[in-house]
Parts: sequence; C-alpha cells; structure tokens
Amino acid sequence: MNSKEAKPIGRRVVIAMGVLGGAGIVIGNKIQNVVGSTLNSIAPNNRLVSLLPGADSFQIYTVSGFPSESTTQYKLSVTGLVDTPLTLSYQDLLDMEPTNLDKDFQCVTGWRVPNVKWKGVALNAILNRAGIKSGASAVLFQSFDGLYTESLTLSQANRNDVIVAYEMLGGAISEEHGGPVRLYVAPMYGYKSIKWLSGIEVSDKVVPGYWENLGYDVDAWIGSSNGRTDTPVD
Ligand SMILES: Nc1nc2c(c(=O)[nH]1)N[C@H]1C(S)=C(S)[C@@H](COP(=O)(O)O)O[C@H]1N2
Ligand SMILES: [Mo]
Repeated sequence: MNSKEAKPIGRRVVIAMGVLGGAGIVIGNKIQNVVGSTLNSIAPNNRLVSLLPGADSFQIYTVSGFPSESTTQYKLSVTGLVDTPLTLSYQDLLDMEPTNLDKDFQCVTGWRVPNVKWKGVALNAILNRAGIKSGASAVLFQSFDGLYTESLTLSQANRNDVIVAYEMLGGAISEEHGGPVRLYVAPMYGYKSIKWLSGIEVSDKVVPGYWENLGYDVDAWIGSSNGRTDTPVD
C-alpha cells in the first residue's frame, strides 16, 4: 500500500475540495459530535455505546451537501440492460419482501459501527423484477445528490447481503444517512453504500465510482482491499 492510499478520507476530502473549488464538500468531523451522540442516545438495541466521538458511531459523509426528498416524492429508476425498466416509489419498495440484516458498517478510514440493524429490499429482488438482459455484467448506482456514484459487478450485486435499504438503526433512514433510501453493501467498505440512491442502471461494465476515481479499490471487500486488514463482516 502506498502512502497515498494510507491517507485518511478526511485528507482526501480536503484535496478533492481543492480540485472541485470547494463545491459543497462536507466532512463529518464538525458535526460528528452532535450526530454521533444523538445516534448513541437513540441507539435502539440497548447496546452500551461510547459517547466519545468516532468510537462505535457513524461519521456523516457527503461530497455534495444534504439533498432532501420526502418518501412521497422519492423515485428509484431501474434502467439499462433490463427487460422492463422500472420506476419504484418508496411504497413499492415497502411492498416488496423485506430483508433484515444486523451487521457492522465499516468505513475504509477505520471507524466501524458494530451490529447495525438494516431493513430493505434485496438488490437481487429488484434486479429480478426488472429482468436482466444478456450481456449485463455490472450494476451502476446514482445518487440524487447529483455527484456521488458507485457500481458493483452483477455477481456482487446478486449477493443476499446487498440491500436497497429504507431503514437503519431501527428506524427510517435519516436525511444525513442518505434517506429515504440508500444502498447497504455489507461485505464492502462504506463507500460502496451510496446514500440518497436514485438510480440503478444495469450495464455491460463496471464504472469506477466517486472515491474510486480518487484512488480507492473498485472491489472494496472489507479486510482484503485498500491495503487494510479489518475483520470481514460475517
Ligand atoms: N451519496 C453519498 N453516498 C455516500 C458517501 C457520500 O459522500 N455521498 N460517502 C460514503 C462513505 S465513504 C461512507 S463511509 C458512508 C458513510 O455513511 P454515513 O454518512 O451514513 O455515516 O457513506 C458512503 N456513501
Ligand atoms: Mo467511508
């Protein structure tokens, strides 16, 4: 691992801010104390959590401000190499069979939140509903923040621990955490879990996402990518 990859994400954000001329880039450090302790105080599972900033608590990351969509406005488009393009409402997602997960969230910069409760729809259920055309090998994701992107190979996207989430931490996903709907890719570092998810596009090839263009691994397996040795999420 070279020294560039070893730099914490905060440093990269500062660098990116220079590149983009300060266009709406925010890092959680400033608000982490408030948000972290709020989350701690409402942690639904009676876990004893540290009130120290950064310990076992989420940091809020955004590269493009905090976009807002109500659950009634919300639309998720499913396009590309599919038999039937879809536009799913929030209610459409609630009406599909739910998947519940209780798994850690690990950022590549080192912080990890253990045993987070997630609820949503398996991404593979949405893909199956649209129908995958031959020639497809990847799934691209867009955010209604207008800037952040991500992608997975089709086989990664078909895992049962990859969900289009509408609940985390025991309730609706807050605006800061990417509500009303975000992706949660359990086996991979947090940058795969795109917030404010607005588009799913089935494609013939993976396209590196926002952070991957800035040096992070496209295959973001926890513990075996980015030169890190974290314990994978089981
Ligand atoms: N749209 C969007 N999604 C995003 C990010 C972002 O900046 N914008 N940051 C990613 C990174 S690096 C992490 S670790 C997690 C952080 O999730 P949180 O802000 O809910 O803690 O969101 C990921 N998804
Ligand atoms: Mo991250």
